Amino acid sequence: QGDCGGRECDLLKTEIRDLQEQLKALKATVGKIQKAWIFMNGNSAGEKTFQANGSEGDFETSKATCSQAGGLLASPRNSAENTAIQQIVVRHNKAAYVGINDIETEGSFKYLSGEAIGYSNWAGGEPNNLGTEDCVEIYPDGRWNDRSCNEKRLIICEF
Ligand code: 291
Ligand code: CA
Repeated sequence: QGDCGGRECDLLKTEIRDLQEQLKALKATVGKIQKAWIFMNGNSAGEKTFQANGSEGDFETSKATCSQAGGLLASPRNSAENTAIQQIVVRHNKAAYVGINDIETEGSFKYLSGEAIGYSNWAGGEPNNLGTEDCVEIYPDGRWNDRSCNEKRLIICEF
């Protein structure tokens, strides 16, 4: 099925082989840059890479900053991702907001996508909604606290 022949076909085959080689080289280069970048100032878990540039902001600023950078406010969906984010918090010695909140419905914590969270790492006694706490910060010990969305926190994005 679909056998092709002739000079035109040979040219196409050569062209495809050439593109395949270029793609392989490109993947290797991107892989190296990713590793170097993570080594410098980031962290990774699975397919995600997490980065902080030292800037700080409240929840809305943190969200907007990551979105403007083409990323997403770090949103830990499992313990490996949580640990990767925690290590950046430790490095900067500054808690960070994660992309989780219960702004819409008190007590119903969701990702920025609106999906209900499927993983949590609350500190003892949290979430307690003290006053009104609809955002979530991650401490240097990796545990979470629901917190006012108006504090200044380290901005960590995922890409
Ligand atoms: C701070 C805020 C709250 C947090 C609370 C607990 C207090 O409020 O960070 O979001 O839930 O601390 O850590 O826990 C104990 N054991 O005191 C304190 C307000 C008075
Ligand atoms: Ca709290």
